[in-house]
Amino acid sequence: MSLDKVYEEVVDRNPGEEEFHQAVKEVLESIEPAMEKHPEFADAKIVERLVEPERQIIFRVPWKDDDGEVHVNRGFRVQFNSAIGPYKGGIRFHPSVYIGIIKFLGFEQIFKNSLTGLAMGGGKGGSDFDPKGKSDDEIMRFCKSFMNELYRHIGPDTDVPAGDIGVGGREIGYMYGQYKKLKNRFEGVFTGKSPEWGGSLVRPEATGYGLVYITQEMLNHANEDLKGKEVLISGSGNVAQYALEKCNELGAKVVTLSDSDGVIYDPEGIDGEKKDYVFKLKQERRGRIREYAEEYDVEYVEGGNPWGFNADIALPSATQNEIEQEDAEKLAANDVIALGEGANMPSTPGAMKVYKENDILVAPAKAANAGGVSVSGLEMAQNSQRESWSFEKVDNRLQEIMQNIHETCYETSKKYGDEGNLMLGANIAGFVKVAKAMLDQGLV
Ligand code: NDP
Ligand code: 2IT
Repeated sequence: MSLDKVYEEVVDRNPGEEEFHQAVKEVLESIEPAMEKHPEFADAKIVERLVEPERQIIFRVPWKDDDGEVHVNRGFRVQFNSAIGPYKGGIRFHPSVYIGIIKFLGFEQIFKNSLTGLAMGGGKGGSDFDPKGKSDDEIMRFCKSFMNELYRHIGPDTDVPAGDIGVGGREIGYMYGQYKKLKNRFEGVFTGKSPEWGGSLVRPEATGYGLVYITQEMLNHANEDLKGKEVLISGSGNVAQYALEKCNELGAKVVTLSDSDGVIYDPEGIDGEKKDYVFKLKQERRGRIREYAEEYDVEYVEGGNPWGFNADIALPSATQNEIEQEDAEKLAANDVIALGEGANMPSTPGAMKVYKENDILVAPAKAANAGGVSVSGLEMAQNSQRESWSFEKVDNRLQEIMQNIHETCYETSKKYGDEGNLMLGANIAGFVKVAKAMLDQGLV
């Protein structure tokens, strides 16, 4: 079957799952040259098999709010592909979650995890639960109810969840506690745990740091440097915060942060005490980014995003499709030279066309945000050995992994005739490894 035909079937068989269609299309459009080099993939219907998850679990999550009212949410875990390792991927709590979001994320995770060089398959989970405005007790009750079903489907050698939007250390603690209670086993079934009970140092920082490491690598390759550059960051959650911290450390100036309500613009740079304020605001008080503008008397645009502000580099770190074609046109008009995708699938196809036309350097999500899952892989290794590595050791491994990912993407793009197209390189390199593993393991 041609790749176009595979895509049509995916659309027909998965109606209404637009984000999943988009993620599949992007990969299928990249892998044509690899399919030509490996006719055995088509014979074994590797692509037709890849786009169908190995297993999808959808379940009821009932919980009680602080007033005693009962609510019912929907829980998901999509175990997409285990050809190169146990299913691995985060859990997202956000009201927009439905099966199409979880499948797009799980599909992307297969190739991202393959690129890390570690033995991890692809999976993703979540719920349409909205954690915003909930009390700590409500969050705990929800997480425990969610785990009352999920626990039977996961395990340290089967499927190892982690965080994503709306799921951080607090939620992982509650879910892990319930898993332990139900299974009576203290084991490495989650990553992103607290270091006191099996977590890895650098896991909270890993996605944001990794994003900046690979962006720096890409810039160096083009005889540029992050130092002295102005940076637009979107979001103000886990990825955005640690991307900000590492940009500051490497001498760049970050001028925006955002949340789903709006964007702040601080032309002096969000550093020093102002960075500490953001960390406290978001990690402890769970407040809105608007409060930064009130505290430091800078511009706040309600409902706005960072893409129209002047800068050299953009690091989208909030959510899917947050850069549309017209946003990308603004980036190009402001002479942005490089973009690193911290979020999963932050650019629409229209935006990607604009990057290409304007020769903007792009570190694609599957490569650029792989630092998080890479340190998750290192957390799994530490758990297996019952060891805890130092911050420096994990950070060094992370830097090494991000450099390797960049090199793999770059060399693959060269090999397949489009040197420097890191998206093509990421998709092909991620795909070929998984395809070969599937071939080796026969029809399963
Ligand atoms: P957080 O929940 O910590 O932060 C998410 C941030 O993005 C918040 O500022 C949130 O604003 C904003 N945001 C979320 N949804 C929307 C939306 N629909 N419109 C506008 N703003 C939105 O999540 P993370 O930082 O962990 O995740 C951010 C992105 O990075 C996601 O795409 C995730 O999949 C990806 N990622 C995360 C990894 C990780 O290790 N955590 C690893 C790899 C990728 P608000 O508070 O108003 O909702
Ligand atoms: O999208 C992602 O890679 C994550 N949310 C992290 C996954 C993980 O297992 O650490």
